[in-house]
Amino acid sequence: MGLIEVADSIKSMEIRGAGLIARSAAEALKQQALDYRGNDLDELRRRLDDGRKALIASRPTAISLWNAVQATMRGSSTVQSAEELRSLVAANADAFVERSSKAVEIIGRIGSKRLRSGMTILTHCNSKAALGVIKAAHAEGKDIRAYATESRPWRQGLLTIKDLSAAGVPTTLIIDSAVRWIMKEVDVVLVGADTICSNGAVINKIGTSQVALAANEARVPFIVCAETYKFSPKTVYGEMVEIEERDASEVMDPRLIPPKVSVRNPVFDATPAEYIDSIVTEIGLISPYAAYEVIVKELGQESIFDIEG
Ligand code: RI2
Repeated sequence: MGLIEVADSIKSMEIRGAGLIARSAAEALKQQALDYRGNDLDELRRRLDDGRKALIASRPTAISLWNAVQATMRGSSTVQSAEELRSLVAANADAFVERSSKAVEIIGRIGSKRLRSGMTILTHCNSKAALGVIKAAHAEGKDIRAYATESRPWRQGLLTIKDLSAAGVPTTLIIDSAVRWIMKEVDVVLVGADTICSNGAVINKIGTSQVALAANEARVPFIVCAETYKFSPKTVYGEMVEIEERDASEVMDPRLIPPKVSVRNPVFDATPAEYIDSIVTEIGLISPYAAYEVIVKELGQESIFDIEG
């Protein structure tokens, strides 16, 4: 798949999940670099810059995508030849993909310590990081079960139940509006993240903040599972996270929309830090209020002041 096809597949959500789109973007930039066989450094720079912009524009909310592109291009402004740039981009992309995959495993190991036999977990949408925790606890022999929300309109919950079923975790599917009713049977909520802001707010699939409210009311801990590249340097710089609104046709057939009626399809929402018990990352379990430190330590001071694009 060429870079533009990868960007299109991210846009159309054939490639989805904040972690997967990040890894796919890094690999697409690597391929773009390797596919250019010439020696013209400026030409290769131009191609990579166009590619970088196309990938970043493919989905606006998940900072994982932007962080992946930044990590893949890191150091590229100082290289002296096309060959050097090719090798740098390829090595950066490989390092990002490896680190990202390992992070999901480590999050599984850390997060599973918060789960005990007899617990019921509720998860929303389809997060590899959150499901990794549930599957790790199950693999350790803990007797746990899960509720998975349907997650309209894309119904990623159907992917979640398949994944948990394959792992052997007893799982029940519920519709999104059943969350508050079911919460009295839930011991802990585990969700993923698309972006974590410097003030500890978590941007995740639409409906996440309602799940957090219901959990808070029922005194059920709400835990976010996220790799450190889901933290946003841009928010330190004061930028607001753009919440993607997708086509209304994902919600209902446009031909059936009655006159005077419009349909909106925002796909993410923000859960403030006060509703979040903790965030499980590959560098440990942290308070949402430690988000700023994670950004500075893991993504570097320079990532905060190098935010063009
Ligand atoms: P992992 C997804 O976004 C969901 O919001 C999910 O919670 C989040 O990415 C994190 O997923 P979408 O691509 O990276 O379905 O943990 O819009 O897999």
